[in-house]
Amino acid sequence: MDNKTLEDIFEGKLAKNEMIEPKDWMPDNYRKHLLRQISQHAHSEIIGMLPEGNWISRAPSLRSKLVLLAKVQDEGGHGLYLYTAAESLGTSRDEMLDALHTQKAKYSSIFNYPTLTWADIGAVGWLVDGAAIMNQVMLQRTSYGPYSRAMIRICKEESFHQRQGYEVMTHMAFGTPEQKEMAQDAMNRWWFPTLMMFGPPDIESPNSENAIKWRIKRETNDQLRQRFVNQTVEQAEYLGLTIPDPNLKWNEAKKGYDFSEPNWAEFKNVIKGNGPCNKERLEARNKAHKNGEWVRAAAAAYGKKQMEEILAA
Ligand code: FAQ
Repeated sequence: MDNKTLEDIFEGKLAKNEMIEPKDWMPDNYRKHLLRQISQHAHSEIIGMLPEGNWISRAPSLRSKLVLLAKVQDEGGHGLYLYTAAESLGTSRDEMLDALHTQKAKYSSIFNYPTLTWADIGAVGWLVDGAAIMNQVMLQRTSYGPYSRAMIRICKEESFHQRQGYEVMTHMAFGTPEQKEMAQDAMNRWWFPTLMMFGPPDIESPNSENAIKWRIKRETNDQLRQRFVNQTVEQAEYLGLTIPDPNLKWNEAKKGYDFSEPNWAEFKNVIKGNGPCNKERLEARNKAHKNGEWVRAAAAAYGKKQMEEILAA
């Protein structure tokens, strides 16, 4: 088949909302776009384990420790589903990990901020997982089959994570005055970095046009950010917490809230590698990867032996 016919089949599938599968023909740029997004998404899940992992040994009760431990393990699982989806596009996991460890690949800006108190664990679950779900619900209907199927599983777990965060925030916000102060302080520090998770404004988002055209993203960065703000205001009101934005105001005409833009200079600086914790996060990942070398070698040797036994039988 010539390229024109292949392209027509590809476009036809997109138009009919059918999935593109690994063995289907796809344009090189579609493949590259997906690889970039899915691998960066996988890296975000894995690096995202670090700020929360920081609190497992200091969780205030056995119950909260168990729940946090389970959540952090879930994030590791999400990373694995996503690496597997990305591998189906023809890049090895080693190549993707190497890109992360050498700072060639990005991961979400949000994980370069520190978790200073237990209330931060609530804020991460409530706000960060809340923003992650807002973005990921649409990705369940993304055009690439393995990514879409990974997202369906991930979204189920992420909604539980968001509840976990909101529960922690509820305890803090309705607790002692000191606990409420910690909850407000966490809200103050996490609000704008959370809004940055959705990516730059649409007019400055170089990848959005193709992402929408290829049905990789179904909604734009600004649309999702707006929906997140609309949803979160009431949740903050219930907790008695103040969103740290003097310009936050209901706009009847647009049936949504007006709000201040995050500091986009800070966002650019963080994704360039200069956020408060970028160095620490990459060092931790590189160290863990190096320490795990013997596990990978042992698993590969065991796999090889199993295969030899199967072939000999
Ligand atoms: N951080 O043209 P756009 C989670 C980059 S998972 C860093 O708008 P696009 C779970 C972008 O890559 C959170 N970089 O790009 C969890 C591009 O650079 P490039 C992660 C960012 O792809 C919770 C450039 O800026 N979720 O939290 C960010 O159309 C709790 C221009 O941007 C996903 O990855 C950012 N925030 O839209 C785990 C979802 N935003 O690659 C543990 C999948 C933009 O050209 C604990 N990804 N950039 O060099 C997406 O939906 C999209 O990739 C966006 C960005 C929306 C992130």
